[in-house]
Amino acid sequence: MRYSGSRQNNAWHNNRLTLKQACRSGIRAGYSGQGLVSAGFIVLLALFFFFWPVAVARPSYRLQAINQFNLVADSGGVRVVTCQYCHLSPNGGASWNAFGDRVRSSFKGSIGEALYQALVAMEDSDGDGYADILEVFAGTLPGDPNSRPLVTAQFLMKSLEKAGGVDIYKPK
Ligand SMILES: [Ca+2]
Repeated sequence: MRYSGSRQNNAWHNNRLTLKQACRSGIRAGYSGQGLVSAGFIVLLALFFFFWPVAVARPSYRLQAINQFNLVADSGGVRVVTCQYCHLSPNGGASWNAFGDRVRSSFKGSIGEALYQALVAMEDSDGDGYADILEVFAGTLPGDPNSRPLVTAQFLMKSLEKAGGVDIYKPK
């Protein structure tokens, strides 16, 4: 009995050891998992700060255009006016569409003034038959020939003049 009792004790002891070892290896696994999470977080943080100037600096231009052109602001996480209003890429940056190039060539330090001067020029940047200012007034894209108003340019011009003309797009 003693012997078998001792064997039982040994078995219990062995089981305990196994349990302890399992716990230790689990703890070790937990630590290495945490290490990976921390490393991943640091990499993400580094990437954020690396791309921050691209991701954050220019949206102020987009928001200025939305405000100044009386466009519809973002709603429900959907960008109603994307960077492609002026840029070719949905993420902004170089390069620009025809209207974006016009705004750039009008830029002398103030984005608000550059947007205004681009409209004062009364040019049709994308060549779709509608001056940029009429497209801004109608809510279509002045840099995309596939986006154009459904009414005539003459009708839009009369409506714009009634609304106050080009002055309604002065920098705010
Ligand atoms: Ca257009």
